[in-house]
Amino acid sequence: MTTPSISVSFLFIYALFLGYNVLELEASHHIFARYQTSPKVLHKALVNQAYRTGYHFQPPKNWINDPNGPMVYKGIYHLFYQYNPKGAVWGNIVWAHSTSTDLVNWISHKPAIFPSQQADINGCWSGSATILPGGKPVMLYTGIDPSERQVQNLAMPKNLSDPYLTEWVKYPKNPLMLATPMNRINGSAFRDPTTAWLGPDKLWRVLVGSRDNRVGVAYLYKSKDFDHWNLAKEPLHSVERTGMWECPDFFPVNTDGFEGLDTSARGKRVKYVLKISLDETKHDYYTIGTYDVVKDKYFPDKGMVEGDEGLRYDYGKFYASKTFFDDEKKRRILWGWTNESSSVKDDVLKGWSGIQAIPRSVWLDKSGKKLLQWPIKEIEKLRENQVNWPSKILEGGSKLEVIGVTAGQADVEVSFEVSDLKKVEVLKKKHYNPQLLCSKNSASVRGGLGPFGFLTFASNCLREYTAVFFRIYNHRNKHKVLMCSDQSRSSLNKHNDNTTYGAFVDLDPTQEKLSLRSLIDRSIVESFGGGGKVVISSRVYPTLAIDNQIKLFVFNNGTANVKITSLNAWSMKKAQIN
Ligand code: DQQ
Repeated sequence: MTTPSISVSFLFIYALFLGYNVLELEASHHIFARYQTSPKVLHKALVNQAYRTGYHFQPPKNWINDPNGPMVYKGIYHLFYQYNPKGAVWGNIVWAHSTSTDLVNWISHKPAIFPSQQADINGCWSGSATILPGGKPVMLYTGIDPSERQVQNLAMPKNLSDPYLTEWVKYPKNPLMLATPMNRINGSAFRDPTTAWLGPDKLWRVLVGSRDNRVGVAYLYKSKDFDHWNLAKEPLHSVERTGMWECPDFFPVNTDGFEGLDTSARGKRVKYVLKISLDETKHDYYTIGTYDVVKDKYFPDKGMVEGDEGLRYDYGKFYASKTFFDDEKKRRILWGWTNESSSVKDDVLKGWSGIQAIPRSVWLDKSGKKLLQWPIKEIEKLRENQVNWPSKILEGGSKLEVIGVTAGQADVEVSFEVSDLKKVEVLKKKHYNPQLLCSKNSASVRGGLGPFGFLTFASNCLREYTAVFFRIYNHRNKHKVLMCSDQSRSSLNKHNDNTTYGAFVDLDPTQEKLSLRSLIDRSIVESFGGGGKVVISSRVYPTLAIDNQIKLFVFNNGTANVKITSLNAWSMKKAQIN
């Protein structure tokens, strides 16, 4: 193995010779024609595997994207995902398949759904599982037909007594839904069927994402038998100027408590969530609202913002997500694809691209105005070598190293208390874009109360680090807490996307502690602020802070002191992720 700095410059020079060959299709992903197979020479070339995750799901090699059809069947969790069997860029898409008994350790099976019919001969794109009454799972997914049209297909398990459901058969009458001149649907923007739900009239309903010019649309189809599907007169919902809606997800949430609900559940204490993956910005946003099952219309609650400025599951890298109801543990679980921030050339050289974020439990916050998210409990079984700090003051301008954990593969939680609120900086304008505020005021910019938080993936002399932190402001006589994940100093390799992410966390620092949990895993920092009110995932590729050279600090670059009320950190064992 060469030293990291040599390998990075070698990769870069080598990559210069490769060049791009990019085709744009209405497919939401670039097609890199030249990279559809991995040239043998690259397999043997320097491949820096320091960035492969220890406990975040990824296959041994190649490109992955959206999670598909997650579900639990006979006590076994199934994860399908978009996969290119031939290379580290998008293309040749099939449904890869892995199963698990704990959502942490996975075994892989052969691809479950791959092109085999006219209705999917050019690709098997995203879709969702529905568990029919009696417990039989079925999959609705998008196929690409011989004319490159996007159509909706059905597949079912061949043998229900096999809990791994390794064989899938396609419905011979596919496609079941397609764009026609009659329905005026755009056949190159018609994809990603949701989990179906059953209405009081005993009809199944499903959504398919689309656009009509730039109006984002969730078309509604109804069926009495899962076989014949009729397009409803009106879409369930649409929003102007949002562009193509990919991977819609529509599900009920309890108004009181953590418990998840089956997708067909109804009742007085039930609200609905509509999540859309915005193709134009590659962000997943959601609204909370009500669903009129008679009119078959969804109404976001007053004050909900639609489109890119709306609430997001994750303010970093997280896309094409999908939830499912875990009826074994009565919770709703969210899966999301975390793409690379490295260049395509580097992805090709390392031979893989894309991971799945740690599955998260999602439930409605007491306010009813947002969802809360938390990594599934099972992930905690990977924790070892706990480090626990008693409460201590973290002086302004200081940092403390968290010693005793494997800093590149860790789970760390800290809780801060602030008192010196006179020192907060003032925000004068009416509106602020939190992401821009974070980029302008990076971790190295001294503040009043903050920045304070973690320096993850820190190298010895701090030439590299990824800072995750809070900064408190006074905005129109109210305190505003900003959370940032700052990649400006993550890597000496300047070919990565080093966008800094940020969001405001809805909490009152005079009344509540500021908690931060980061799941650190070799090229990802997945951070949960305020107990899951804001989540930010960053992909980073340090060149100095790799393997056992990685350090972890708690820092405070404000002028005011803050109090650490508790800190717990663990090394994370390696999971069986493929
Ligand atoms: N990825 C799939 C599409 C979906 C997009 C193709 C979202 O079905 O719209 O790989 O990332």
